[in-house]
Amino acid sequence: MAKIDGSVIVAKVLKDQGVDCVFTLTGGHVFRILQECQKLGIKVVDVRHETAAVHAAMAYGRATGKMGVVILTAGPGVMSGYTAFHDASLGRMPILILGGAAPLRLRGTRAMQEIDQMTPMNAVCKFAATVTDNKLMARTLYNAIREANVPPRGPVFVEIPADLLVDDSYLIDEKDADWDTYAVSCIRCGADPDKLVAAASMLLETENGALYMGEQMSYQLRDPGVFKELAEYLQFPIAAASGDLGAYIEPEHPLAYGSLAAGGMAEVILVFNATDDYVLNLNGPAFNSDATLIEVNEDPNELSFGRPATLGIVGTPDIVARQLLDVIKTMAEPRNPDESDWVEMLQEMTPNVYDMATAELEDVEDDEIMHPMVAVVEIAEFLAGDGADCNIISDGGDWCTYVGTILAMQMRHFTRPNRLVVGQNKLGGVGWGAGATTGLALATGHPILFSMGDGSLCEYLGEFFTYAKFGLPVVCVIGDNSSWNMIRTFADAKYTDEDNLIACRLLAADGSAFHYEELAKAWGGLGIYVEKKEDIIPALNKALAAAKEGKPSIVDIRVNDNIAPSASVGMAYDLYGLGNE
Ligand SMILES: Cc1ncc(C[n+]2csc(CCOP(=O)(O)OP(=O)(O)O)c2C)c(N)n1
Ligand SMILES: [Mg+2]
Repeated sequence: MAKIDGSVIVAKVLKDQGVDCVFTLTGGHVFRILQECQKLGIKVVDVRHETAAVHAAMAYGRATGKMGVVILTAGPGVMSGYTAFHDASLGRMPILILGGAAPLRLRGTRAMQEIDQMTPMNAVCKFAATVTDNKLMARTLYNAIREANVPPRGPVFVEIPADLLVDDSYLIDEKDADWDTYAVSCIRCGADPDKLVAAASMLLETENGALYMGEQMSYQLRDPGVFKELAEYLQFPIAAASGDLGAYIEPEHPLAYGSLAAGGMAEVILVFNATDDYVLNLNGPAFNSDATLIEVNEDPNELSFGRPATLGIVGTPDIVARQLLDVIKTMAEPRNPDESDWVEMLQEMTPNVYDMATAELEDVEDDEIMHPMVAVVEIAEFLAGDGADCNIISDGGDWCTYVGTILAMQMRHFTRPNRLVVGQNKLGGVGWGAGATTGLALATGHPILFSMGDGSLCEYLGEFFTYAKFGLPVVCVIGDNSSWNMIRTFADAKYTDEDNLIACRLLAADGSAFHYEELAKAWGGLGIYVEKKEDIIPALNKALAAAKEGKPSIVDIRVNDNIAPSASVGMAYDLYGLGNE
């Protein structure tokens, strides 16, 4: 009988659970796991910072609908990922964190990288366990995987002391590894029939309704077409989180095109698998406060969390949508698309919404340092044309709010899910996009337009070397205002007589600007500096061509720092309790 170590068991369980990619920054405590993963054909992606590994696993998981896996070495390795574990927790993302740990035989001796990992990990993970015997390795992993995948989904931690992986005295017979699958990898259930009838009645009471698809939709989704069927039957537009619209409906469909303003005016809103928080904000202007609110969620704790739901239904969204449609069909005929004043009105409004968002551009002088919105409108044009194949990760401060606002208006170009990912970072930390870019590029195979503020770029600059190592097609576009500008925007909103640029300026000691595009030389990529509007699209095209040859590129666009985007000012008002602008 073959003797095996713990790493063989880990790799086999991962393979059994359909894991095809793990994210890591290696270390002496964990490299054995990577070796065994590779032998089983699991792709090992090594990044330059542990936080980026977690963000990569989150993006990979969200885009593929799978659990993400990270393997981090003991002590500093696990702790360097800690910020991102909270991101995964707030975002309800299933992430299995495998952490190295000091050998059992040295516990309590101040061994290398020996720290208490369990106390901090218990604070953020749904499940945290130390394996002390290779006979329990498989079972513990399956238990962790079950916990990660059961709603509310979230990060789980399994700590593996090094001796289980590398010390011959811990080898076990293969037959003793307890291979039985304990994991429940899929939990799908339908709704209470009485609630379905009640919901159907509410939905049929008005023609002015809207459907909203939350960020938790991609996990365990088997029947994505049902939402469009439901929307068409009721003639209610569909809106989706973070550019996922293309997963449910073609963006040129009348019920997608008109969805942007629907929630704010609808009389009934049906929300699927949404996690209410400051990002979604069911109490905000995007959701009419007088509307009948029907929430469908796999997690009962989410119902009425931030806003009382008129009706809450527990169940798997696509199953519940199918049940609901069946009930509605027994109660009413399908609505006629040619007779819906509601959809017609929403469609007419859509171009106005874009005009309203870009209204400030009318007063912009050509000779000034470029207004950030001018640059973002050019980028949006690129993404609708030559850059149509790109997915987009949007990070940074003020620059990110401009990119988010303008691209939200361009939703009709979002022909597939994951086109624009802004919402993955629930914790609100800048720099998350660097790791997410790796995960999204690997999961989708599409080039990534990675949009960044100049400040945030530097937080995880090392990840460009990950892109270059794996030949990932990444175009990084920087809105370069030489400043951590959003914080200055926040300060300006209240403290008019103070030095609001303190600790915000990002210039060299002699006052000169940094040229981030020069960095691309280090990995053989293309770097382009842009000051004029007409140079943006040509630069992006060149950078995209280089990126597609595996040379990640940087386009550094100089933009004006003296402009405060209204979305950032609104956030400042919220933070300082200043009420509505
Ligand atoms: C990890 C982390 N550190 C600090 C912050 C505070 N913060 C929010 S926005 C921002 C400025 C971002 O600057 P930049 O990326 O250059 O974008 P800009 O606002 O200048 O457009 C900072 C520092 C944060 N959100 N996350
Ligand atoms: Mg900046």
